Amino acid sequence: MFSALFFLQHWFPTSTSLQRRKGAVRQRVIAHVRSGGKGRLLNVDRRKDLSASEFRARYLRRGLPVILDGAGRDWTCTREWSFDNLRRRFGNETIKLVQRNGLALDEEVVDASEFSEEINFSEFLDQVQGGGAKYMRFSPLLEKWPELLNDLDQRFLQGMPGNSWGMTYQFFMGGPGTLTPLHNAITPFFFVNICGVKRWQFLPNTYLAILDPPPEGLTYNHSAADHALSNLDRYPGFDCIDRMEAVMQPGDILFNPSWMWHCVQNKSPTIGVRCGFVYPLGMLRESMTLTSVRAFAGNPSMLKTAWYSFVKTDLPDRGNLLLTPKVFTK
Ligand SMILES: O=C(O)CCC(=O)C(=O)O
Repeated sequence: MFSALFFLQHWFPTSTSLQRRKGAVRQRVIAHVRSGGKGRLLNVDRRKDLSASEFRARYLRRGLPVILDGAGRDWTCTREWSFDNLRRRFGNETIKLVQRNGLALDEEVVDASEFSEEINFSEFLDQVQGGGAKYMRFSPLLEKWPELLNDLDQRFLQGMPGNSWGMTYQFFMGGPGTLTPLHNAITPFFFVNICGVKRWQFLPNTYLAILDPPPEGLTYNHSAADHALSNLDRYPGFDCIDRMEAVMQPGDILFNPSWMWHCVQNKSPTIGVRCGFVYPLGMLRESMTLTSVRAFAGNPSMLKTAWYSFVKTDLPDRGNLLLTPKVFTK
């Protein structure tokens, strides 16, 4: 019921009756979850040398996260990318940091829904290593420096799920203490942890009512519920749901399924790459509601994205529009 009302809110955003009904259903869910007592903190499976067939059967099809223990330890990126190495190669270039509402801290986004800033790469590296607060998240840096892509084992990344459909690569780099708040998205992904230590927390989408994301129809959903349980007054019941946790070391690769909520904290200066892919079965099975929102009511919807990607391709400024992440065809 909560999911259905959440879906409808995308069509009728100003309806106070929908808002009231959703609030009432949420209270019932909270009471039910609380009656089960405190939630547990469980460890995400950590598997060494997991075969592609076992990965698909146990984790991909069942929508469970897993750490592929040290699976990327021998990759060129893990052996060669260090802050000094990247400074030597790209230090003089200018990069762009983009902070999106809900995926960054409030103070990073200021008062717009998105805030971007250009900065010299060397200067950015200095502040990451010095413990500064600027965090590069979801960056298309590998489009700017495509030679870096060769340092990831793309055959492995495509071989595990068994397809290379819509694979997108996004770059992350941040200092100790930087974090990405709780969010989820339609694409499952591998996260290759190249440098530093990262702590992740995960929650299945079953608890949408507890997390109570705003119905914005973005390509992701976000919630301000704090993994450290500091705002239980706004998110009652959050302490009563089972959460999963994982700490990633350099060379570890995480698999995160479609619509699995997660938040991340860097424990030291980190470099990582997110490799998103398409897995329609998981997108539907993990949340029919959220997938329907993305397809029909999103901002932009998948239908609109497909229209501008494949049909209406003659827009004058198309190259400057971020309609959809570029797909690497390598
Ligand atoms: O590493 C991070 O800070 C966030 C990664 C993440 O949330 C993602 O790739 O979806």
